[in-house]
Amino acid sequence: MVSPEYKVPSAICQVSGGKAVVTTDVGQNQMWAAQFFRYTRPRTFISSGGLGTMGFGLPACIGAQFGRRDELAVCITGDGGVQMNFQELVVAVEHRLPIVVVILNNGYLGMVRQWQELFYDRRYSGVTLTGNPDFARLAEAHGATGLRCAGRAELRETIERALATDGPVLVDVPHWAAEWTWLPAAERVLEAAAADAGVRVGSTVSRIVTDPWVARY
Ligand SMILES: Cc1ncc(C[n+]2csc(CCOP(=O)(O)OP(=O)(O)O)c2C)c(N)n1
Ligand SMILES: [Mg+2]
Repeated sequence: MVSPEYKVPSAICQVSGGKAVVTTDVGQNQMWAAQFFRYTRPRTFISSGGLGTMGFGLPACIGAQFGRRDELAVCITGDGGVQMNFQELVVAVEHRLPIVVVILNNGYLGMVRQWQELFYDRRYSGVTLTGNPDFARLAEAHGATGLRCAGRAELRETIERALATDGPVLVDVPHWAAEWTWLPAAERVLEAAAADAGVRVGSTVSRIVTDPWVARY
């Protein structure tokens, strides 16, 4: 079973023509953002590594946009991490910074849940985010544009809309559990992922997708 989240950074990469400064939060969103946006220029992937700090992505994106006013600045974040510094959106609104914040909204502290699944016999504890707000409406309440992607088929269109929007925009991408894909063989995984990511089979993306962690989750 392949989680569909990798499609989000892949879609952002395709729609932007690979020309964006990408910031991330910490967690699965960070892994997807690192692996499925094709970075071709130095200093365009800004992430909090090592003992990474949730809440980094949004303020980092604001900083990146201030530093490079002519570039597209995108924050790929999680439903946990974005809530740590959500109030910073006001700064982007005040300065009319055209940042794009994309939330991989999986309803979990996904990275921690993944560890509990793989290494702690699925004894889940403290990882559900059942109290999540409506992120798009929350963004609107701050004076930004809020969009919500309703399904996989609308992903590309929603990203296109977000990139065409003036001023700060936030895109809530809920986890599409019902649309997860079963793939019978590794080759099929490689083909599907490579086609989506716009890369050739055998490249880095293929190696990542065959990794047992990703393939299993
Ligand atoms: C401030 C802070 N608290 C806790 C952690 C530990 N931690 C790392 S990833 C993670 C879960 C992140 O969840 P979410 O933002 O929803 O991202 P997802 O993994 O679901 O994409 C946590 C709690 C951290 N890195 N930083
Ligand atoms: Mg999450």
